[in-house]
Amino acid sequence: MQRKTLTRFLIEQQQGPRAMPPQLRLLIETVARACKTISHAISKGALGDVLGELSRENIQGEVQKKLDVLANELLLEANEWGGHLAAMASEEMETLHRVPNRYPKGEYLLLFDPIDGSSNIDVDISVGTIFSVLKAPESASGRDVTEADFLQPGARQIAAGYAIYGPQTLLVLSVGTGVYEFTLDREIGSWKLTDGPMTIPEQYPEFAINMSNRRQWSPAVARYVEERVTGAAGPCGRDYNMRWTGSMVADVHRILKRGGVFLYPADHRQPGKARLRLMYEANPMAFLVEQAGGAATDGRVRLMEMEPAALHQRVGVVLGDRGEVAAVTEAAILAE
Ligand code: AHM
Ligand code: MG
Repeated sequence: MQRKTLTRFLIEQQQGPRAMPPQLRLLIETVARACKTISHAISKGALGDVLGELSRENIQGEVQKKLDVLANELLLEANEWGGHLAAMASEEMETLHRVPNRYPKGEYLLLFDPIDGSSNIDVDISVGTIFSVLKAPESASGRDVTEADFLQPGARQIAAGYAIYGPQTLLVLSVGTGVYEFTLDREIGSWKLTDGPMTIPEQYPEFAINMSNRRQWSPAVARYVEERVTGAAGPCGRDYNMRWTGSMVADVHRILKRGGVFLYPADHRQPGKARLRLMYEANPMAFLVEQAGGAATDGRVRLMEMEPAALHQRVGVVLGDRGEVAAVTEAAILAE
């Protein structure tokens, strides 16, 4: 069976009614190429000397893994010289990385989490790369972009996606015209369209939450989970299953494929009172989930409407099946 390549898909998007600009195609192809290299490095594991920690911390105070740093560098290098970007920002860098003056500049801003689910790298569980694309504001034309130019609500994302390095390496992408999945064909090194437009199946009884944080939950989240754990005998009237991989990419991918809900609610032990980061984790996933017919909130408010105050801002996350996300919001309203 002849499958469409990522390049052909993107060229069709350029010609489609939304007329995707060629620079955006270049950007996405460049990110996809970098993800291919990251996938290759990850698959070598101990043979490639890429596992383990470095003796330094990132801006979030987390010990960096070798692969966090390698993937960050690969994404920076791949995207610097193509002329499509003004600047980049990442989980692994304190502030923005402007395109150096020796290279042409474009109008896009790229944000990424180079390796999401870092704690899983050394134990061979799926990890991924998450990315989000914004446009530099018009007011930035003729001057260097600043960190403030990145602080746009998620609703202004032009594109978002993730690569998942699992049993298969996949790229899941939206340029605002639905969500599409591409599988890396390793023999010929190309991404082939394997699913899409993807829609989150509704009412699949499965939730994802780190149960060990129970004592941190709000009464609303506790009530929501309690009702699901009670199963068929409780108000939900059916039994629920639970999954938690420790890699948001893997949990979100499962939800896109078979439904359910993911919760990483506010957590007061974490800096910023939450675990996940708004700009390069929560917002790109919210964009994909909404494009697939789901919903994404912080437990109350739509994530993509939040006005970010800082590049590394953290936020509670509830996303997936619209009905389940609404049930968390309802529980929050009742708990007030
Ligand atoms: P990371 O980007 O540093 O890997 O952190 C984000 C990850 C998410 O992928 C995942 O949902 C969460 O952290 C897991 O947290 P926990 O270790 O509390 O289960
Ligand atoms: Mg992450």
